[in-house]
Amino acid sequence: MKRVITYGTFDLLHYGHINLLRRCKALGDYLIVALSTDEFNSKSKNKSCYFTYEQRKLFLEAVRYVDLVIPETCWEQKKTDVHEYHVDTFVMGDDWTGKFDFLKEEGVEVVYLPRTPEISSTKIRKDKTPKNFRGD
Ligand code: C2G
Repeated sequence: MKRVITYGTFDLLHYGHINLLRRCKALGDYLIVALSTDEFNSKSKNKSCYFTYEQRKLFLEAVRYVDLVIPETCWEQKKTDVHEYHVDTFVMGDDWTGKFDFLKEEGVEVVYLPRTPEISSTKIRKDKTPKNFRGD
């Protein structure tokens, strides 16, 4: 069983996230998502989320590609996570290209996938109404 892991905040879950998760799962058989906690987001990522950790976890657990959601509480946990969860492949969007290559030394395949253009949680927050808003 090939085990894949990815990390992120996944606030205001959108199709860019789903595209990423789908491609992560296509690289193996079991996908673990390390979800940034509210504290990690505010203290270390300078992000304030619309949804709480528990709400963001609920969303991810409903995604067919996701097998397990674990908390991401610090930048440094990746090195131990890959051993603790017997990870074969680590995946991130290509906005992180090169940042986690050190995990190769842990015997993990490191993959950076192209981000989905034109969508982000920040954009959703800024847009007043979605493109195809019908008023429903
Ligand atoms: N993503 C994507 N396309 C988008 C938006 C996001 O492919 N349009 C990907 C990102 O590249 C990332 C994942 O979706 O791999 C989650 O994105 P964020 O929630 O923004 O996560 P981030 O803030 O990058 O946190 O330790 C790593 C960090 O926790 C990553």
